[in-house]
Amino acid sequence: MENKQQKDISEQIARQKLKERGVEIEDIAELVMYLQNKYFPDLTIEECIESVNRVLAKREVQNAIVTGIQLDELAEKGLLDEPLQSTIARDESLYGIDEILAFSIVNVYGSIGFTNYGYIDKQKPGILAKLNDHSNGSCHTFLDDIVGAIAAAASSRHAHRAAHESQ
Ligand SMILES: [Ca+2]
Repeated sequence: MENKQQKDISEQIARQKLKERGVEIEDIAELVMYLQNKYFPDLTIEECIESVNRVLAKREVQNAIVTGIQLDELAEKGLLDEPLQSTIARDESLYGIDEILAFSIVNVYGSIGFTNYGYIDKQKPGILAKLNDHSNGSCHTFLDDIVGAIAAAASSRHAHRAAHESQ
């Protein structure tokens, strides 16, 4: 069984990687706010941050983060074999594995996460617009889906809890 220390290291690395790639917890919390405040007008950014932190504590989420970011970084450096190198570097829309990887995050609070994920993936608010701007040479083929998925999962967590409290 893995001990608490190993668990903490895995979470620390995942958080560090997000930060290195230009994504702050507050950026993801703002996406949660975007998804949820029409249903919960009193929702605070602190509550959104708390939900994001809970999602980041999950091992399957940490695994998706470090795997996706690693592939983005290797593509940025031109270190992948073809045809994967061009596919990921160009963020080809038919590739689809970036989305499949993100589904492992969306799943952690059940299926309502999928609706949130689909919606935010289309709208691309806030940090997602920045990650999708390919003008500066960086590759975020996996990261944009990961960030959207964390926000979708955090939103689902919040919605589940709110539904519970109102019963
Ligand atoms: Ca993508």
